[in-house]
Amino acid sequence: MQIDLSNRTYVVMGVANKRSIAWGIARALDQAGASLVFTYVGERFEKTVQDLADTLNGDHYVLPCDVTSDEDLEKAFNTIGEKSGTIHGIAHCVAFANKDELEGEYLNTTRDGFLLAQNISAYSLTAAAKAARPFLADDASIVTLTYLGGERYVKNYNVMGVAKASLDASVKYLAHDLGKDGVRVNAISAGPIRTLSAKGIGGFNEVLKEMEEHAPLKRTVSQEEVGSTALFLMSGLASGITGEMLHVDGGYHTIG
Ligand code: N5H
Repeated sequence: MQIDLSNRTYVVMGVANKRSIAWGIARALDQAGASLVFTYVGERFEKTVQDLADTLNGDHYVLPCDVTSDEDLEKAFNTIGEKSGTIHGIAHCVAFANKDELEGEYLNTTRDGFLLAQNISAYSLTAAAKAARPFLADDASIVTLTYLGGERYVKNYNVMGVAKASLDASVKYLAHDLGKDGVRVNAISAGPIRTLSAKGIGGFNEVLKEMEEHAPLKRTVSQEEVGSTALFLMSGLASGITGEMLHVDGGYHTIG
């Protein structure tokens, strides 16, 4: 069955470059005929995101949005509401933690570092859903990205693991609140993928190697595989799924 998202608008938050998982999701949605809106933070990413978006087939535009600002979120979603009318889905692909807190002992996490990771990586989903709510279609689908380190200890993931645990719980509470509007909220737990976010992070290569050796599929997963899963969750094929965490990790989470 072909997924057709023509005449539907999806907001993709968090493309940083062509390796971003968000970009894999955007390409999958574009191929299904969707209209796309990209949000980015920081002038540094504006041109990259605009240039990438311009390679797509379908309608698209790009907007700045700092997820730590309610005012910015409201402004961005009001603009999207005005320009596009209804929003049929949001791909929330945003996370941040101080690099020096992604190694060593979790115990050394600072209060500021903890709150920063929670603010950008977890609360931003709730804040975005709140700002988007007036414009969400009655079958809209929100998808966020999580990681195994929120479910169990993963070396070096530290403060980000605790933020993902908070994000995972947010998915369930938001699924409940928005479910009465017909809106679904789900998370994709992706296996490790070499993105800009992962760049320069200690131990990343070992995590990739561990996947190749021990995941049931004996390999890592691609940006495209996460993209096609997001496309499924955004489509009517997933109309009965909400509050779910779908692992796209070659089965790695099943091993103990
Ligand atoms: C167990 C691991 C490896 C260790 C932990 C990695 C955590 C990565 C997530 C966060 C979001 C990375 C991060 O915030 C890096 C920043 O401090 C510095 N980088 C940047 O500012 C770049 C320029 C921008 C684009 O990045 C962001 N985030 O804004 C986990 C890995 C095996 C899997 C993984 C890499 C998971 C994940 O959550 O991304």
